[in-house]
Parts: sequence; structure tokens; C-alpha cells
Amino acid sequence: MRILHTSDWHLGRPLADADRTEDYRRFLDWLLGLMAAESVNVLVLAGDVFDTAMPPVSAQRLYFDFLRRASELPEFWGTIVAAGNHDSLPMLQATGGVLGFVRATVSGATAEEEAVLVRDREGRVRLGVAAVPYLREGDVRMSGFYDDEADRARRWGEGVARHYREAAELLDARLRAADAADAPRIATAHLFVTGSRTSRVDDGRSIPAVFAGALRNVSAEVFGSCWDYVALGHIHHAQSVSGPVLMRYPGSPLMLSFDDLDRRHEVILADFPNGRGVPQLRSVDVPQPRWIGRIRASADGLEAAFAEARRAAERSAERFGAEALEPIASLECERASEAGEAFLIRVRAMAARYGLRLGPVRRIRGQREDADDALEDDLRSITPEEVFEQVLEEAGLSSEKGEIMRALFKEARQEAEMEASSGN
Ligand SMILES: [Mn+2]
Repeated sequence: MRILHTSDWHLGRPLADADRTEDYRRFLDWLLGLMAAESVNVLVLAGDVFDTAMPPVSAQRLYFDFLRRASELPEFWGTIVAAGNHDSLPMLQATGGVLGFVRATVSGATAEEEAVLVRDREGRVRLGVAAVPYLREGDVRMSGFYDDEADRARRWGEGVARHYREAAELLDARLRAADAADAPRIATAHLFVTGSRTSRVDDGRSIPAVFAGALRNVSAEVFGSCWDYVALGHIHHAQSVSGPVLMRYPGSPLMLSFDDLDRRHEVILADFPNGRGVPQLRSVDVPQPRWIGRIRASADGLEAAFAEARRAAERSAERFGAEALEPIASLECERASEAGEAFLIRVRAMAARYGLRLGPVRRIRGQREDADDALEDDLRSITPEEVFEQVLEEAGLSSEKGEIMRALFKEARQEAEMEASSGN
């Protein structure tokens, strides 16, 4: 039995105001090709199918067409969809009954709605999935009183652990009732998991997974050890998390921001032996349908750099056998002497001549950058992270303290984004 695990599609999300419908169309065509070539039986979508609660019609159309085409693959048994924090669970569930006709199941947030049995084409139960969506505090039973935020975080972890324990028990009961106690059991989770270390990120370098102690993070232990695999979602960069069971983040299949450059974007193939057991995992890099990059050039070198970006975009489109999509770049320009607004107008016009779309633009003036120059820069071209970095530098903190502040800032941003429903 072969499962394909993916997450964080964020269908409908633009980048630098560019519509990405065609990017997603190319990705989904590629994914269907992979599923056919690899004889995938089950697709697990671990949250954030859509970028917004009420996605554009073009995004919904991609999703429904994809589910139908997947269901037509001869060896395909079904799609399991768990909602992420960007998805509206009621919106996904509104079509839930109809989706049965294309072998797709949308789970809910109670154990009854999470425990899904997957049947093969002969109707035999072959897999049990606890398809747990993104959990909010209201979805998890927690005792009401907290001493402080650390206590609240601890109780959150306990509540999540209880949630997974209950889902596991019900799934076990259903599998036994279906005479399929030996079927593999997997769970989905759309959240930040604090592992000890990520084991394979960015060409073997090992970096801490997520800052420990953040409010909404849970330890890898919360899932318990009763799963054969935990399919994670929420983090957009592919990475493993070590814990009592095998678990992995595939990351978003497409680059969704300029932070994603140099990161891995994968889908995961999990091969299960007959019956229960640890699956064999294979990560497949997702070919990016659009060139997205970072350009750093001097004012004199802009033309050459834009021309090179254009050529890179043409080359990367070749594997799709289709026209190149408008490349998008962030720009850091050194030694630009003219005033901010004039510079931005000139540089964007120049980029447009090369069919290149510019995201954030920053001017760097080497050592002579001073406060007045910084103020000249167009505010639209400055990210909150850059402002925070500047504040950190001025505060003159030790690098250790700086790291802690960065983590706290990141956490605060994540919390804010969760509230605004526009983060991971
Ligand atoms: Mn998410």
C-alpha cells in the first residue's frame, strides 16, 4: 500500500500580487502524473488546502477537478482531507457528501468525524486514518484555570495528547469492528511540533525545528506511540521531526514567499508493508513551475541581472514543456544614489522590460547607510522582519539574546497571523 502525503497547498494565494492559478494547475498535473506513475493508493492532505476561508472560484475549481481526476486513477482508493487553520472547516464539509462520489473524505474535529477507514476497490478496509484538523482551544478539552502562560501551554499539550488518544481509541475500535485490526494507522496533525532536532533540512545541515516553549507548539510525544506514521502540516519547509513515531512535514509544494528560497518543497511517498509497521518513506522534490528568486546587484549591474533572471526562468519552464510564467524576484540593489521613489519607479520599469515582476525592493548603500537614507526607502519594500532586525541591531544585544528575541518575535507574528488567518 502506498500513501502520498502532502500539505499546505494554499490554493488561491498570490505572490507579489501575481495570480498563481497557472502555477497550481501545473503542480496538480505533475502530482497526478506522479500518483499514476507510482500507483498511489491513498492521498493524505494534512491541512491548508486553500489559502482563505472563502477561496476564489478558480482555486475551488482546481481542487474539485483534481479530486475527480485522482479518483479516476485505476489503483486509487481515496483522498483524506483534514482542514488547516487557513481552511474553513464548514466550507470544506459543505461539499463533503458529494465528495464521496470522487472517493474523498473531509474529516471534522471530533473523534467520530476524525476516525476514517479507507477501503480498497474491493471494499476491504486497508487503512485507518485519524484525520485531525487544525485544533483550536475550543476543540480540545482543557481545564479552565492557568497559573501563567507556561501552565496554559502545558495544559494545551495535555489536551492535544488526550484528543489524539481518544481518536486512536475510536479508530482502533472501528478497525476491529471492520475485521481490520492489522491495518496501518496514521494520524494527521496541522500544528507546530517541537522535535529535538530536524534530521534532514537544507542539504543535511541540522537546525532546531521550532523554538521550544512557544505557546501553541506541542512536543512530538503528544501523539503517543500507537501510530505507524504521523502526517504533519503547517510548516512550509519540508523537514523531519524526531519523536516516538515516524513523522514528517512535506512543506508547501510551491514556494509561497521569498523566505522559501533555498528551502525544500516535497511530497512524501510512504510504502507500508502488509499489515502494520513503519513505512518506507521517499521524499519527492516538487518542481517549481515558476522561477522565484533573489537578485542582488549594483545599480550598474541591474540590466544584466534582470536578463539573467529571465533566462533562468525560461530554462526552468523547459521541464514543463510550457511557456515560462512571469518570473518574480526580490531585489537588493547596492549603490543606488537617486531618491527612493524615483529609483523604485525606474527599477520596476526596467524589470518590466525583461518580463520580470519585482517583489520587495531594498536599496543598500554599503557602509555609508545612515538613518536619513533608510527613511527614504519606500515603506512598502520593507518587511516587518527587516524592521525588527534593525531594532535588534540598535539594541546591541548579544547574539544569544538576539536569537531568543527573534524566536519571540516570530512567535508573536505567528500568533497575530493565526488570528488574522493568514500565516502558515
Ligand atoms: Mn497552516
